[in-house]
Amino acid sequence: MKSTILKCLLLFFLPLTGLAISFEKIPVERDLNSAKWQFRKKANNYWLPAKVPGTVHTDLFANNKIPDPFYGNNEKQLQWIENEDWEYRTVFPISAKEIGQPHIELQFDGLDTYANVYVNDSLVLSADNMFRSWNVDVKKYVHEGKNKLLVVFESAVRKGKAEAAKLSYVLPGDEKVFTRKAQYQYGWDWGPRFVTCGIWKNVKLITWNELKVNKVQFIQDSIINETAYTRFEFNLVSDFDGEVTLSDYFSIPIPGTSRRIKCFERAMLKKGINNVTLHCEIPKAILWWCNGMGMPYLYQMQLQLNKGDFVLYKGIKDVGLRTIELIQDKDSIGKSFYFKLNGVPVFMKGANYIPSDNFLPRTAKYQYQEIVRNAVDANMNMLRVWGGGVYADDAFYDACDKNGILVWQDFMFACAMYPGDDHFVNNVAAEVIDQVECLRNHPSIALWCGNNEVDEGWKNWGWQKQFKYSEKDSTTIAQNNAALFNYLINDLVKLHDGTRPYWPSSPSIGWGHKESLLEGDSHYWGVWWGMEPFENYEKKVGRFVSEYGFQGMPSMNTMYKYGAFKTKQKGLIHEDEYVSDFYGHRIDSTIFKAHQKHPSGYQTIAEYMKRSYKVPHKLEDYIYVSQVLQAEGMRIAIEAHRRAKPYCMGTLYWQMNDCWPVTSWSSLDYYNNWKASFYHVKRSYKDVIISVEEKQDSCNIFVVSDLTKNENGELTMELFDLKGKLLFSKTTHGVITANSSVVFCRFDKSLIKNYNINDLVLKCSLKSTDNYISDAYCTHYFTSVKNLNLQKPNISVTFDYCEQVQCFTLETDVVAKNVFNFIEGESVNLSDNYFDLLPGERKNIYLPRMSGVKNFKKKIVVKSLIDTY
Ligand code: BMA
Repeated sequence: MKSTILKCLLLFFLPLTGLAISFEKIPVERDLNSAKWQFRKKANNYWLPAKVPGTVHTDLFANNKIPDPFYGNNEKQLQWIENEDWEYRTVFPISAKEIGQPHIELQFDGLDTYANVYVNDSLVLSADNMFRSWNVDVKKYVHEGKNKLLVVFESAVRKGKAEAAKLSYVLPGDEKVFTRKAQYQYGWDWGPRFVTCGIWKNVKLITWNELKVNKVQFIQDSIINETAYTRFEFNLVSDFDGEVTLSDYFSIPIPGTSRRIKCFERAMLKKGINNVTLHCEIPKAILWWCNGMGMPYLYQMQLQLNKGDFVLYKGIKDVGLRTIELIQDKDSIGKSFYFKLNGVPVFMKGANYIPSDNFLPRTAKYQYQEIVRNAVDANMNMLRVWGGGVYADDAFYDACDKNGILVWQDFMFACAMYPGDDHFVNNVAAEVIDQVECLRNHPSIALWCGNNEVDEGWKNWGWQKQFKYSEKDSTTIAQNNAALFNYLINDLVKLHDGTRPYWPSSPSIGWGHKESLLEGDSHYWGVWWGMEPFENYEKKVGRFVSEYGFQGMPSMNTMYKYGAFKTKQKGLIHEDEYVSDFYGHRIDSTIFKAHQKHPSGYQTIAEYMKRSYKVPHKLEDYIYVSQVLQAEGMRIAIEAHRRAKPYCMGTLYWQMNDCWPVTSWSSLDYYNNWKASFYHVKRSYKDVIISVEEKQDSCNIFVVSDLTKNENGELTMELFDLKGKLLFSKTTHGVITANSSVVFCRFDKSLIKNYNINDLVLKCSLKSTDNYISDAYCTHYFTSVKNLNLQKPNISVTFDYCEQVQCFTLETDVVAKNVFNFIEGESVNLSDNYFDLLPGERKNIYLPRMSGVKNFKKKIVVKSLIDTY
């Protein structure tokens, strides 16, 4: 009563004051995560406290019922969990006000996976897809006061196996392909098997009256004379027939000030589902650019929907103005494959991102932001969200939007063949719609891709023979998958987004076929899987290389954390019998093996190491060299890809990160320690690089530029012996040509005729004489690293350069190869590492800001490759 009088008074007086007033009637969302949750193994007679969002594994661990799943060999003894059913329950209150609302909904943003949900003992929902969100009206099941909520998870493994048994043939991928659940949970060649379950995203109670907005899609129609013509498409459900107004407020920055703009429109609603549009013109449009190309500018749009004086919806959307195209033009070699951002061809530099953890709810927002910050630090402009994991967290995409990291977005299917029954297909369709509608407003998303290596697997991995398919079954399987990836998902993406390209399967052609280098995207695994030499990276360059990689071991610290050592002493390795001795004395062999998921991973590392490096005897040296080896492989590949621009227009190495502590292809380990490869990637992804291509009589000195403007530059080649004596020097002036790769000058190999190549290094440095860019730099050796006559360096560490920041400076008397610095007992990523240092150079190394490291000056350790001999 009181509030009605107040409202009348305000409505009467406020127009006189010129101020507008409105009242809110927007849906109220109440989070049920923090309600007291409990869980139990189904039919157990006791309940334990649980965390929501969470997983059953992390809940069991938190209750001391199981040991840390990532520690030692615990994975093995925890496999029983996947075969059980698990129950979660809570009690939540409903107030008198809430019960009076016409709509009371329960919303699960994610249930992993087969879940029956009961409200006050009534079944309200049966969920069967981890990648969908679930919303049910529970009005008729709830009452004022305390209400019971129970979620029963059925074993996904059992369910999957039951589905598999219904088919007369076996699908590659076993039981996991029947379940719409993160496929890596079933184990991968870098990940453990933990087929978990749980309420893995938020749970909410939503009450509303009159109107609820389901989705808002932002569409950029065109940009003409700097004005962007855009619209917001609202999908909403209304309880009334009548008029509403839609509005959007945003600012446009004008130097020195900022102008507020309002877009406004009326719409007539009918009871039920409505689609309404708000058009919006943005003058002086500022475009969104990816890292390296410009600012990733975002407009903050304040949306509102009113019915008279009542606000029925309020929302803030960050939107970016940009166009993205995938260009596949026929050319003399095959077909191009590159992205145009705002009409400009962009060479994509990035990596494949896998889920940050096996137990996803424990990855915090800041960790997603950190991954993206790392990508920016390493000069990347694209990440691929790989299809065997999950559609990433909102925090990940938000960070990509803000930092200009484009996303190659796979749908979650990988390395297997999927069923084609109606239930499965309809479930996938609902998932695709959910995900596309959720992600389409992110300017960072550049491409939708149907799956990872489904096509490649079917055509090249011998499944037909392995599973002894009849012709009929083989046809059915192929048709089912074509229907899914070539038609269903393609059509749904067009319908629910329509602004981005769709690519059915990555790669489009398997690496065993020469056509894979002529068109489409390629996964080149001749190195590693094919045991081909690193040099083949230079010969096998695809049009867009979306996968290639090499393993490197994680740091000693990480190995300590997962319990690799029997004692805290250092291990020993002997070159020829590295396996047994590696495992034998101090490393626990079973644990060490358990944290390497590739069947012959350690052997493959050892084989490649033998080819190029002297194999060290001490474990910590072995780890360091394994990382340097990985880094060198990635450097060779990336430089070859970039030199081949514009033939090749993208390079995404495998893999950015880890989901647990393991030896894998990752460049950042589970604890976010940068491996040597990440430092090399960062150097190789700089806007401008120098890259040496050795030929018979000369070396081509390439300058590759991703800049959008030409610059004048001077490139100096200096030949040194490894003691540091300068033998030859030449400077060439020329143009650093924008967005291209050119041979800037040549180094004549007759100059090294009179020397022993094992004693030589060629240093190339480039300076922009226009001063726009930072300098580019590279070193080149004329033989395998193991042949080099490296000299023992005296590396000095001084501190006079730095004042405000923690930093130190290195100098050397002779050529120091792969200088590795670390702060004893600390896990900090230094600004640079594993680089070559030549006499006359001063290298400043920074600790991360606010590293929290005390007395760092006393704890710096510096070594280089010769220290492992
Ligand atoms: C790629 C990926 C993954 C795998 C990796 C390393 O092709 O798609 O399936 O983990 O190879 O083997």
